[in-house]
Amino acid sequence: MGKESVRLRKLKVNFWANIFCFILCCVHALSSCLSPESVLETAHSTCIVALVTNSCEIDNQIYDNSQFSDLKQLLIRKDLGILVGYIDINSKWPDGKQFHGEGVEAGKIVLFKKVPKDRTCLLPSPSQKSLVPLIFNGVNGLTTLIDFVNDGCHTYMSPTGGPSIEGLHKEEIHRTRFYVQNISDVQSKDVFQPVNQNCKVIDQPCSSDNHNFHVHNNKPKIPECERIDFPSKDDFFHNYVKISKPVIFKNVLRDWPAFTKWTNRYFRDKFGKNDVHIKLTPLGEYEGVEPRYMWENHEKFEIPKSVEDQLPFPDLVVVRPATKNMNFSNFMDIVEGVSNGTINDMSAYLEYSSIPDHLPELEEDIREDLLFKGLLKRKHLNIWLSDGRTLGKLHFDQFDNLLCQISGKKQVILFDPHNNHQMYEGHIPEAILSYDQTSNTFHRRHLLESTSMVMSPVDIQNPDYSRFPLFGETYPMNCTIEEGDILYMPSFWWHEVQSFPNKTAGRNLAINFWYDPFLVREFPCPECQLDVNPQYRHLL
Ligand SMILES: *[C@@H]1O[C@H](CO)[C@@H](O)[C@H](O)[C@H]1NC(C)=O
Ligand SMILES: *[C@@H]1O[C@H](CO)[C@@H](O)[C@H](O)[C@H]1NC(C)=O
Ligand SMILES: *[C@@H]1O[C@H](CO)[C@@H](O)[C@H](O)[C@H]1NC(C)=O
Ligand SMILES: *[C@@H]1O[C@H](CO)[C@@H](O)[C@H](O)[C@H]1NC(C)=O
Ligand SMILES: CC(=O)N[C@H]1CO[C@H](CO)[C@@H](O)[C@@H]1O
Repeated sequence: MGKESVRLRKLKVNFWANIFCFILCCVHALSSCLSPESVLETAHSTCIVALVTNSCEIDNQIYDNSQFSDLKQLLIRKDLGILVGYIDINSKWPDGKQFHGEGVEAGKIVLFKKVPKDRTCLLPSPSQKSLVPLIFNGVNGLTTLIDFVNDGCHTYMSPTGGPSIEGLHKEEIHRTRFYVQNISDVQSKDVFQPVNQNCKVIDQPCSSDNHNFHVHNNKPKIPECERIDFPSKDDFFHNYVKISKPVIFKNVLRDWPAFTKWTNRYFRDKFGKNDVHIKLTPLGEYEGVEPRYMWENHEKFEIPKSVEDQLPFPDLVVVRPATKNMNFSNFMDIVEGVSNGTINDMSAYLEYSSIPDHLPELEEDIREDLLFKGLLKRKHLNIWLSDGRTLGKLHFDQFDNLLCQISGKKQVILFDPHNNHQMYEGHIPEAILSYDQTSNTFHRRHLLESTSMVMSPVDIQNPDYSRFPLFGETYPMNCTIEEGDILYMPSFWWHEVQSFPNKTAGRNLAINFWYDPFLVREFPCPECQLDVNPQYRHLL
């Protein structure tokens, strides 16, 4: 879903090569005195805690305080990867700003947070010329200082040196995390078979029934995800959110006003005039990956060499659907026209469209108050409406998700977020379809100067095991939701979503909540592992 949410900045920003190479040691008298240059350099890999001194030339003991020495002992002993040192009150950043922060005097403790790698831009970015430190203003005593360091450096230490209670919980979370391979030995190579047709290439369905996997009859069954009655908030948090385990809550939406009120007629009457942003594709496939050579002018389209070198598959593109603004009534005409067979060869999707922004009146009909109130912070509430034959290709989202199925069903094939090199995670260049209304045709014209950071190049419906052999080793899971069900999908789980219509209603309708995730990681980065989101420390 929300594949657009992490679009790359335009590639054509000015090039700026980082030609400086800093020498880390310094000639100051004080052994662990940090220069601004060394701080800029090391902040990419570690968090830094420092005591501000009057001068690095004189004996540091003058400004040492016992709080800081105790911390220093602890950090050196524990080797948590935090750099401790001193900074000279007179030194300046290369951009001329004060090194120690505005209004700070000698004797103060400051902290420089680790600067995460910029994974959104593949062009060399201008190097940073200064950092803003956090300043410790706490009272005396090691405990408050440790809280300050834990907050700023995302560590979990106690004043005695061991892990804090939260740290112990966090370790337990890492130990007990859910893996599909712990419940199943069915691998992707056992169930996803290549189809030897070029059907996708010419926008033709692969068979009369292209909406099902080519899973052979005698193949093992993909394990299904757990289906339970709606749990308590505690149960949900401890047995699912904390260990990153998908689960379906059976039949919980029937009491929501949305479930009965939101008919096509109601949408037309209430929102007919409202403008909506619609995605269009020829076959109902959304965000698949295909060869770049299929696009017009691909020979002329140049990617800067420095960018191309970082693309794992420069010959592939993610196909974004064509877009069109129309009123809701026009959109319903297409949905109904496709369903009753009067419109062929196209699919229209109101995809992850924000309810608060575009259809705010609908919020009244949604019983969010019944859903684990106060646990996770809501980021987005979206509506998903189509004729019901859409396929959202393999990707992940950086949010915890509650997907609420109102009409029709969705088969969600999931892969856990642990071995992402097996999913070939990386930047994939984008291209966007164009739709010509007069001829009712789609064109592959626009290659884009941006990349997707959340798509897998693997087509699970027709896997190319010669190119993506590791995918065969993954363990799929099948979470299929019916009308009234909610799927909890934890952040960073890969998923491909095949929708099916409710045949009577001729549509598929869902809403979903995206929450700030409990578990986070950097991406694209196959080797980066999930960790507790610092924003949810209080839940540990
Ligand atoms: C929707 O737009 C079409 C023109 O594109 C117009 O004919 C129609 O009256 C509009 N419907 C509503 C309900 O505004
Ligand atoms: C199909 O649906 C469209 C849009 O609602 C409607 O205008 C048309 O009359 C329907 N046709 C049939 C054959 O049901
Ligand atoms: C997934 O589960 C649903 C519901 O049990 C089932 O109908 C469907 O065939 C399964 N899909 C696959 C690919 O195994
Ligand atoms: C399909 O939708 C209708 C309402 O339009 C509902 O009565 C029916 O139960 C739904 N069918 C299924 C299989 O859920
Ligand atoms: C409880 C358990 O068996 N956990 C295992 C699940 O699978 C992962 C990956 O193989 C192991 O690391 C866990 O120990």
